Amino acid sequence: MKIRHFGALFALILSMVTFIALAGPAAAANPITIQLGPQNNSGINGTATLTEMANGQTQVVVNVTGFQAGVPSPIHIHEGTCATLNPSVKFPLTNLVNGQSTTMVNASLTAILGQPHAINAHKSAQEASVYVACGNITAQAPTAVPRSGGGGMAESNAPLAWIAGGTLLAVALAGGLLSLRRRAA
Ligand SMILES: [Cu+2]
Repeated sequence: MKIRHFGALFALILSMVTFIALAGPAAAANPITIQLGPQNNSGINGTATLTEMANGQTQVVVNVTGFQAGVPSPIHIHEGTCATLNPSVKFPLTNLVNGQSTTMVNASLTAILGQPHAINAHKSAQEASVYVACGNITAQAPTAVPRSGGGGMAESNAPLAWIAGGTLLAVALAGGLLSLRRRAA
């Protein structure tokens, strides 16, 4: 390969990497589903789905099995991870009843994902010190998010990433071609 081709090749590779970096996280950010696992031999398992809403809030839907029927159980978002949980409540969630809880949290999903957070459930109001389930709130790999259907921010953000990536690609290619012409002249 002739040395003057390297400028164009480099620009092409750089733009492709930028394109993938922009398109990936934007499509993966919303919604996310995390696993909740048992603590203290509770046998409780399930999921929490966090969806960023257009108004900067996040809807949190928890669905777990293994709770005693009809007993309301406190559940919260805390700072830290399940292994290093900050005991003070960051965002309270609606009490779990029969394993179900739906809450609108006054924080964007982006902000929640910006630092370590975890969802933990407590045995009951009377035995709140007993943790019975926990799950770390972490973003997923892009492959775990459906590309169509479902609605939400992911669909409105994805075209922006494509446009941004496409623009960068065009600029980088133009730059590469210009450098080729300069060297050829
Ligand atoms: Cu808690």
